[in-house]
Amino acid sequence: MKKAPREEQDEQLTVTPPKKWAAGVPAVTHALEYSLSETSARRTGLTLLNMNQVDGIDCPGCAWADPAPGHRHLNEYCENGAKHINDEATSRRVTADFFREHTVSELGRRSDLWLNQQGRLTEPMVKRPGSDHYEPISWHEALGLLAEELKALASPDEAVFYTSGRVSNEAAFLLQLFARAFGTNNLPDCSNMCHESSGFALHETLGTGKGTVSLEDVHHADLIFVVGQNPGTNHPRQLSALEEAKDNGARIIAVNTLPEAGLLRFKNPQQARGVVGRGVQIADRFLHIRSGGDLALFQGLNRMLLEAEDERPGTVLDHDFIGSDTSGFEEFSRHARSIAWEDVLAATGLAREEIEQVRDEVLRSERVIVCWAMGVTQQKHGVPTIREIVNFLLLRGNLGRAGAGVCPVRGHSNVQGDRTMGVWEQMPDSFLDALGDEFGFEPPRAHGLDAVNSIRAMREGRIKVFVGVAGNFVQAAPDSEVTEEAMRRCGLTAHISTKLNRSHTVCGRTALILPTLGRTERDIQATGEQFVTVENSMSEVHSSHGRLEPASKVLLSEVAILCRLAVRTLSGRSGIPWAEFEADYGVVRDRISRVVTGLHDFNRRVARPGGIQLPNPVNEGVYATVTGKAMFTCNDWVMPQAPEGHLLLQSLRSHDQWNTVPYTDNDRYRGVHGSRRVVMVNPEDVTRLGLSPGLHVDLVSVWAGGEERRAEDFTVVPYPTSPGCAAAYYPETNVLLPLDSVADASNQPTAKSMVVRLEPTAAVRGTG
Ligand SMILES: Nc1nc2c(c(=O)[nH]1)N[C@H]1C(S)=C(S)[C@@H](COP(=O)(O)OP(=O)(O)OC[C@H]3O[C@@H](n4cnc5c(=O)[nH]c(N)nc54)[C@H](O)[C@@H]3O)O[C@H]1N2
Ligand SMILES: Nc1nc2c(c(=O)[nH]1)N[C@H]1C(S)=C(S)[C@@H](COP(=O)(O)OP(=O)(O)OC[C@H]3O[C@@H](n4cnc5c(=O)[nH]c(N)nc54)[C@H](O)[C@@H]3O)O[C@H]1N2
Ligand code: SF4
Ligand SMILES: [Mo]
Repeated sequence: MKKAPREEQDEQLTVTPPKKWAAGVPAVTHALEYSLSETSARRTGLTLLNMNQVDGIDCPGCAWADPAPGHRHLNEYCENGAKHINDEATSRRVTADFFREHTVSELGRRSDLWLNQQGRLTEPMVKRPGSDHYEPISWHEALGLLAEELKALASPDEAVFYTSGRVSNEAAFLLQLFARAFGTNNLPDCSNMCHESSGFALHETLGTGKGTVSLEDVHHADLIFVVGQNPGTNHPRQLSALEEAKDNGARIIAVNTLPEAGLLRFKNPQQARGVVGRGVQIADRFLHIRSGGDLALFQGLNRMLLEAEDERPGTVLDHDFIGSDTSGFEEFSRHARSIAWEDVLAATGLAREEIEQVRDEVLRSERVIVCWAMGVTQQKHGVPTIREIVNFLLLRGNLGRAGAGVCPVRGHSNVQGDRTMGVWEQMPDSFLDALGDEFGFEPPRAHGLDAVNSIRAMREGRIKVFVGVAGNFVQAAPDSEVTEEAMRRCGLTAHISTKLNRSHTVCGRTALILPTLGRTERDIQATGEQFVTVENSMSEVHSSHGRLEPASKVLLSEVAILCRLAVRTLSGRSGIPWAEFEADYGVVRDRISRVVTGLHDFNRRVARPGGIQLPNPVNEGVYATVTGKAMFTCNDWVMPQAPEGHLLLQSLRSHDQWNTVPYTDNDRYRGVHGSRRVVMVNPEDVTRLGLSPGLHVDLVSVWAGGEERRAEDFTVVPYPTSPGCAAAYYPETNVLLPLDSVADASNQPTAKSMVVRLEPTAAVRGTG
């Protein structure tokens, strides 16, 4: 039995009814309060007024797209974007004194919230073998130490290079170039735990891993599905886009296991009706689905559409499109008709009339978009679910035309760009060929390790060096204890980071902290001030210009760190102009433009307001699939279900956190205040399982072969989750998620469906 470490116990949990609307004036107030608690009014003004403006700072929050230049507000950001940017712009500093005062073991017992609150990292630090302290080290020595460890490996495949989606295009391109010139494709990234299922399903069926819609398409759709996504918290400006779509006559259907505030009603602080009025109802229909029921929902809908076509031939399906652009329709159609209604209703928990009403909405709509996020991807059957969503869109030709298409809503601000730049352990040969030709070397061809396989390899002692460029691998990864043990087996762990996090406390024999500039900061190199570029969820590539003075004079940019590391490791044998790259990021972009399709003439085009729209072949009717067409697929019916006495637990984000980093212990929209160790359970399940509100329970997950994992002392909060499904926060629950519990095909951890039972602990206390 595994136990989660439990640190500070919070005695002030209060629970209020969940909010029925999102944003509005309180959001602005909260954003300003948080910003001013982190930094000065002047720095807050500098960050906020520059945020998401042409030539300004790209929001380091989510990957939602900006409106076209000329259509932006003076305050073009949301409450959470303001919190994210000022969390980086904080005036607090972590110095060498701090590390003298706190041992690594002590820091390992601190909460994620506390670690983040200590502020920005300011100088390189090393933890030497046998020591329990980080101590200062010069850049020269630190990079030399890392380079020597890399050079001493028996094979380049004994190193892994993890990336998180905050990294700029320039840094991401250099990272993968370095890793491949060094000789490995071991490039795990946060995307392996995020939208990997989307990438797999879309590559297979459409021949591209990316979404096909633009912001304009969203504004002009007739019907938009928002599936397994909580935009009010995680993509707040998506609500503005949905509001605009509604103004243009669109209908919205939300599909979720929770009635999230942002899906219900939105008060846009940028419009008068949002400040003083009732705001706008976002979802015209809310489908309160069971956990993992989305595959069955789309299978049911697809069957209904086929039957509607039987009744009124020639009026429902887009036969022209199916004939010209797709393959596999006949087989799909036979399979879809074999889906049993009882099964669909059991898996979704919905009434047949509800699905019929959705069908009628679809039949009334010319242009349909389906948006989705982690509620869909982080499921064992995430890939088939997305394939079924594609089937649904193909039936009525909702692809490759205005106002229609697939919209996987990406998480990190540049997670999509990192992939475009080649950060993927399985980049296709076409990219590797171009990379090798441009730089005159033969990139390794064998697929590298993704996040889960990296942990497996570290656990087996096959990885000696772990390098993390941004992110917090230890807390983001599943099976916290297994991951930590695996990390500790490494000879060297190094993290290029802006802020302190748990990954810095779980060390290999030697550990390095390499502090770096954030996106908000001015980046001055030998040829002058630099900017970087990022790609949003809608494939727009644009620049981001830092504006603040760096948190410390000692900081190096990510680009500089990677270039210097490459020089030291490859000792000039690569013939790659690393020093020129460091001096002028324009030179990096010139090289990117010769390797990455769609980014020709990168420097000139990215200077235009609004940047570059990358082409999506699907929108030109080109499908790089095995049949050369958009593929209908047959997907087996799946019904996730917990055994008697158990629940399906999803791990999710509160309104006040950025991934592994909580900003406070509150989750305003869900009415949970003062503690994150809560488990939200449907009131009927509370009664059925003999629990009670405020009861303290351990969450015990069960896995194949009777393995159990335990997270201690959570408080039961009755909450309108769909029956049989519970919810608790990430990363506190990662200890419960078995490493081998991954989505079929994509190998993505199943963070939205863990089978758990709730075991009462001795203490019972009431909730306020
Ligand atoms: N403020 C803030 N913004 C963020 C982040 C953050 O941490 N904080 N993280 C960023 C990142 S990296 C990402 S990937 C995105 C994540 O954005 P989301 O995917 O919105 O994030 P989650 O909190 O994981 O929420 C998943 C949603 O899916 C629902 N859900 C769970 N299971 C199911 C299911 O089986 N079916 C359906 N239909 N719904 C289900 C949950 O109730 C919840 O509303 O947000 C990005 N933006
Ligand atoms: N149980 C469970 N697990 C999950 C998820 C879930 O829903 N449930 N979600 C998954 C998802 S969608 C994702 S994307 C991953 C997130 O995984 P990660 O991306 O690895 O995690 P973050 O919390 O975003 O990383 C935060 C750290 O990034 C560093 N950082 C921030 N900005 C910068 C920068 O500009 N440069 C550099 N070099 N460093 C920077 C800071 O040091 C900060 O502490 O977690 C995954 N894990
Ligand atoms: S919606 Fe996303 S990108 Fe836009 S301001 Fe908010 S957090 Fe930033
Ligand atoms: Mo993500």
